[in-house]
Amino acid sequence: MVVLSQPVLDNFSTIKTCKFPTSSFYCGIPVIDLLNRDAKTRIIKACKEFGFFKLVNHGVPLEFITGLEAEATKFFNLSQMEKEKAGKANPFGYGNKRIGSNGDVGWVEYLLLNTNPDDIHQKAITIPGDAEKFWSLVNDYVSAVRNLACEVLEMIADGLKIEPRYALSRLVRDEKSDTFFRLNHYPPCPELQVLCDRNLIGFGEHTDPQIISVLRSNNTSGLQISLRDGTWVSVPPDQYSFFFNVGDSLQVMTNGRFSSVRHRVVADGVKSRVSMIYLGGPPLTEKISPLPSLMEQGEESLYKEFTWSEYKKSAYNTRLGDNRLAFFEKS
Ligand code: GA4
Repeated sequence: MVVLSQPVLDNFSTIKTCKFPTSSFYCGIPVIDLLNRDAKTRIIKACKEFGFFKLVNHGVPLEFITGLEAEATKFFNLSQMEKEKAGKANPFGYGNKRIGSNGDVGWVEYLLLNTNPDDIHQKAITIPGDAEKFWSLVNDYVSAVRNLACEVLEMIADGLKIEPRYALSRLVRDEKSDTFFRLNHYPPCPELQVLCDRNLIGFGEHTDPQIISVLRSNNTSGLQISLRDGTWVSVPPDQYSFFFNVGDSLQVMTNGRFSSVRHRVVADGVKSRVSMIYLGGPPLTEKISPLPSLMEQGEESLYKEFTWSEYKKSAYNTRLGDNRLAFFEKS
């Protein structure tokens, strides 16, 4: 970690990277058109090769997206005191710079929410201003993205010849599904101008523990993914599309045919980045193991048996960048 002379940036990590990501955007990100008849095959290929893809022609109404982005921006523009009224992100609420509870920090503030509106912790969150409007936009957005995630999970099941077709989608559709929703704001960091060839970490590298994550951001860059050879590449932002990440649980359920993607976000010196992430997880009691219909004769699971609740508990005791699945791999 490099500690900078600017006191404001003390304790934050930087990475050596290109200061002008637009000139180094990676053009190999798989783009899947949901309306294309080869979409299913392409999704499988992208999940195997990258654990990541961009989805276009997704059918989620633009007004759901722009409406929620406007509300999120309104929230993040409030004074620090007002934002803190939402309550600490423990487990759900507002967080600033601290990520998780094991000492990770990033140049980010966020609202971490549960997608179940009846969750008691969720009910304790107070959104200043027009809270009813805020929650109604969150619910519309989350329902639309959940449907999209289920459609993609069913295409994955089909493509991998998993039976029944809803073996994966039922987990995020279940009313007890442990699915999170996260609104992130990466404020511009003017102090960055003085760091000639370094970038500030907004959200450190990690894989998502869940099954599948669906990310949408405004037009500010920052998201980077690690390719299979370990090279980090910058993802060109696209406010009209969704980016799908394979999570650790899907890696296990496919017995390693897919692997979860390591990703991170770097802060910008001038522009603010707002992202919304749907983190589709199974019910707490669900067993996470390779799906029987996918296994070839004689194929053994690469992982020990565990439930989502056990994995989650273990994950929440790790640091962001740790390889959380390593504890569950058979030796
Ligand atoms: C990464 C994916 C999701 O954003 C998240 C994160 C969670 C948190 O921010 O509280 C974790 C992180 C994430 C994995 C390891 C633990 C837990 C921070 C952290 C250090 C909400 C999630 O489910 O796992």
